[in-house]
Parts: sequence; structure tokens; C-alpha cells
Amino acid sequence: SLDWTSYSDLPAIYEFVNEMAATYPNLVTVTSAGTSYEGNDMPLVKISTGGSGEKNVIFAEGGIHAREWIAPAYVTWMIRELVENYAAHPEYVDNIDWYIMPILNPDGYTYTFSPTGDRLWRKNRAPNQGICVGTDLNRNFDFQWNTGGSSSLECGETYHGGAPFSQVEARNVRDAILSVANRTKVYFSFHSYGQYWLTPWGYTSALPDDYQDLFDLAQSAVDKLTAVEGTPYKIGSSTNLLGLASGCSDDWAKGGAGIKYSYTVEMRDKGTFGFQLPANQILPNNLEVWEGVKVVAEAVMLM
Ligand code: 0X9
Ligand code: ZN
Repeated sequence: SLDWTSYSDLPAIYEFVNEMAATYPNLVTVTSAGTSYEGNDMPLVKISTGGSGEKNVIFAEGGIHAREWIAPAYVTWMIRELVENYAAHPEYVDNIDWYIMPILNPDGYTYTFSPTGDRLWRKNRAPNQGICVGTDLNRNFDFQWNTGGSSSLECGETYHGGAPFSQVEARNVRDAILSVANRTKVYFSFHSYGQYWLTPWGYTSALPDDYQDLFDLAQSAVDKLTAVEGTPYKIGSSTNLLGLASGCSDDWAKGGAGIKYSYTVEMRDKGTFGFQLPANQILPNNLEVWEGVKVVAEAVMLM
């Protein structure tokens, strides 16, 4: 199993999710949401006690940006917490079906682990027309695609791709979300870094009609997160806190898939280590973020 004292490579993540399914078959089902450009699997982990098939869903994912290693490290840890620690808080799984994708950009992630790759790679690894490789998967979603805050240059770090959903990894996530969208109350996209709990929109500085609902729940979550050891998080819309960025998964989850509570969580730190967060911060990060996620889960039980 993983121990979250170091970062795990792609094979270790696959081994972990398969081991969870084998050890806890009554709680965990692993299916494939599809494969990446390079043919790597994109696992979809369902955590559920079964029953009616009508339960509210929380959909959570991490690793859309290759270099943000803390994202898969958090999401895999949350799988473990829900499953191995089920007895400590059965209500979260008894009342909610969790659909979790721990690694949305397996090709890019592998590249960040490779001695011949690049630790700070962000995009996927599909070639473009020219010499530059990769699309920013978090600019490739079909909601207000290419309306600002993304690059039209293939070599750009935020290249939006040749068309909305041109990238197979983005299509795979889209289809996984759509398969349960009618009962999904919350979508979480885990990223780093900066310590922000972000709401839509990213394509405009205007706020969604129900912004106050999203803000209030985020505030309750961040209160508990910060209470653990004082880590400050800012709450607000992506555009207002980070600037325009269109074609992101969170805007599509809300505006395209109709999921009301769509959050992007930018975890530790604030730039001291940035994307290269030391491994001894994985567990402290995970413990505090989990406190926030639990607040959201409590709310989902009442929705
Ligand atoms: O720019 C991004 O894709 C995210 N920040 S990161 O440093 N992890 O790359 C923020 C995305 C926020 N959501 C929207 N702008 N819609
Ligand atoms: Zn990111």
C-alpha cells in the first residue's frame, strides 16, 4: 500500500487502487474511465455501500496538471480514509456515493517522474502540429472554451488545444462526470499550489447566481481546515483570485454538467516550495484538507 511519506509514481497508484478494490470489494469498485494518449489507464474509483442507486454523489479528481504531485497524493489518501477508516465515520459512505479519479493526466505525471522528462511539466503529452507537445487539459473543456486566459500557442503552458475536448483525457473525465451528473452535488478538482478554495467562474469576473451558497459552504469548510494547524486559505471565484482562465473543468462541471457546487482546491503551499512540496508535508496537507471535505460531505447528506 501507499504510506504518503513519499510521492508515488503511476504504477504505485494503480497498484494502490487495485489493492483497495481487492481488499474491500463491498465498498470499492475500480473501473476504467478510458485510456490516455499514451495508453495509460485512467481509473475511476467508486466508493459505495450500494443500495438504492439514488444516493447523492461527490465527484473528486486530482492530477490534471502533471507537476502538482500533492493532488494525486491527497486524492489517494482520501480513498484510503473513506475505505480503511470506514468504521470511524460510516456516515460519509453510507449516505454518499463517491466517484474518484486519482490521476487525470497519467502521461504527464509519468513524464514528471522520468529522468529524461521534466519535473515541472504541466500539460498532457499528446503531440501538436509543430514541435511542441501537450495541451493544458484544464483549458480544454467545452464551456466558454478559448474566451480568455488560455493560450492559442501550441508551446504555451496554457495551450487550450485545437478544439474543445480535443484531448482524450478531458473527454474521459467528461464522460465519467456525465455518467453520474444527475445525482452529483459536488465536484472537486484538486490542484496545487497557493492555498485557495475556488468557486466558478474562471471565464468571467461575474459571479454565478448562487455564488453565496458556494461561498458559504466553502467558508465552513475552510474554517475547519484552518483550525487544524492554522494554514490560511483564501476563498473566492477563480477569476477574482487568480485572473481569467477559460475552458477549465470546474466551470464546465457547473455550467456544462449542471453540478451546483463546483470547487477547485489549490492546496499547499504558498510558494516556498511550490509544486515541489516536500513529502513530509503530504500528511499534514491531507489531514487539514480532509477536515474541509468532511464539512462538504456533511452538507451533501442534507441536500
Ligand atoms: O490555472 C489553473 O488551471 C488552476 N491553477 S494551477 O496553478 N493549479 O494551474 C486554476 C483553475 C481555476 N479554475 C478556473 N479558472 N476556472
Ligand atoms: Zn493545477
